[in-house]
Amino acid sequence: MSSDRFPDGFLWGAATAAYQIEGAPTEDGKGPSIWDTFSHTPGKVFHGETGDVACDSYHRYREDITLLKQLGVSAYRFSVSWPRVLPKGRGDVNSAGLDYYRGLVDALLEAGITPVPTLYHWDLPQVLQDEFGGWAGRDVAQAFADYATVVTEALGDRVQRWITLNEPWVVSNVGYRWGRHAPGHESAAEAAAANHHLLLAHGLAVSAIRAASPTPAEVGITLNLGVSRPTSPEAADMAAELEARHNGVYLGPIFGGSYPERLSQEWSPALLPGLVKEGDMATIAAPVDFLGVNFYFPGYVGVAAADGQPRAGERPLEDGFVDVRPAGLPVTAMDWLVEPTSLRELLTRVVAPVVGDLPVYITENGSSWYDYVNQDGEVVDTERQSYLQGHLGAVADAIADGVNVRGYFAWSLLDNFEWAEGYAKRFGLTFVDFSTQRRILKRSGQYYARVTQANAIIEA
Ligand code: PNW
Repeated sequence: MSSDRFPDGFLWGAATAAYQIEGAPTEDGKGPSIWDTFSHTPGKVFHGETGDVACDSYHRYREDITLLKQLGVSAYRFSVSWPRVLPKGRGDVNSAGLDYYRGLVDALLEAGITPVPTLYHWDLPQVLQDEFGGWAGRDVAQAFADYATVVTEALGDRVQRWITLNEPWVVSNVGYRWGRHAPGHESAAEAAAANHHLLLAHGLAVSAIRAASPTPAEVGITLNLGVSRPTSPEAADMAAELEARHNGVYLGPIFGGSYPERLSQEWSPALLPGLVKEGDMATIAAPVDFLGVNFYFPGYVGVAAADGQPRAGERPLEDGFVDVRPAGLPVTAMDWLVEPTSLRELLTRVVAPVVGDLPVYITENGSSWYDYVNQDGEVVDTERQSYLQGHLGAVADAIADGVNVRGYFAWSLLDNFEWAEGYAKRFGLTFVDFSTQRRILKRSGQYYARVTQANAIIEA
């Protein structure tokens, strides 16, 4: 048995998001979000599935906290549904919606678990989509800051650590550029605008949260950062462009006050006339207390074959480049590569040079497999255990490299509504039988419990 200890005080957690687990889309005055609309639009989600019930966590959160206890985690990252709190996006506060989160936070604290809410995990109030064009409209940024104030005023006496946004890259690109997520638009200009307004919303919210919090609050943002590895020297420039789109667009403004220069026209908010207004970059660069990093898989980029035909495992990118799947690396049910060393590379090569000594939390990391309950009533998810062990090793290596990683949140506490993929692809440490809502801790959950208990990596 090898063991690899984590620093004392290392924060072990698990993560979820409101639309993926809560259900209860109209209960207690909740307004519709763009994900309610999108999932109910035929053809948008696998099998026409929706988050109408999901894990029913709106009613079962106490049971979910029992699961957190079984995992032995000391923190829970969940998200607050904006239209539950403000059904019209702005104005009248729905106190019943806030009561749900008050109840959740109180129950967590009673269980000795630190609540770490994310204020935006993709469920924009539908009215703000209709009125402003969603994140493509500038006014949504101020609306978000006002919403952040409302939530901080309600929960700030018991919440000390806040995450503004989850993965603005996915919101702007998957939602506005490629249309595979809500609101389902396909516009490069809207995507660039959304990107800038998300960053602006983050910056405004950082000050709003600090101003509204009765205790000194720690505020950060969660980014899904990536490494892009060229498979030949000719692909190096493209790999750098991909990293600029993924990382630089966010790290540049937040930690340096400017967008990266190397970005191509249709990816750079700075090149869209009239988008970036005076003072915006300073607002976006408001100092944060930590950075949240979500990581799942690395990217490899190569040059397409001369005849333009994709070779095995390749997918076309743009301008004669291809996304490559190197032989020998496992892929998950999402078709995502598994390669733990890329997480260490991300933290040491990409993150640390930009954030320096700032605390970093891995706010999501995990893998999806087609899990099932066997005849003994168990879920034997060996692949997820080895994914976990490998990636925890990468985090430990990055810490040894000197990166200030302070905690790790497994994605996810529960199998849940995986956006456009519906329910087939499972990410949970807990299996959810969606017909009965029965929860079963998977082998990976039992493994994670041993890790959190030992504060060390254990053989899976
Ligand atoms: C994240 N990509 O989404 C989200 O924060 C979670 O809500 C989600 O369930 C989880 O990862 C698993 O998918 C991502 O295409 C979606 O690179 C897409 C990508 C990355 C993250």
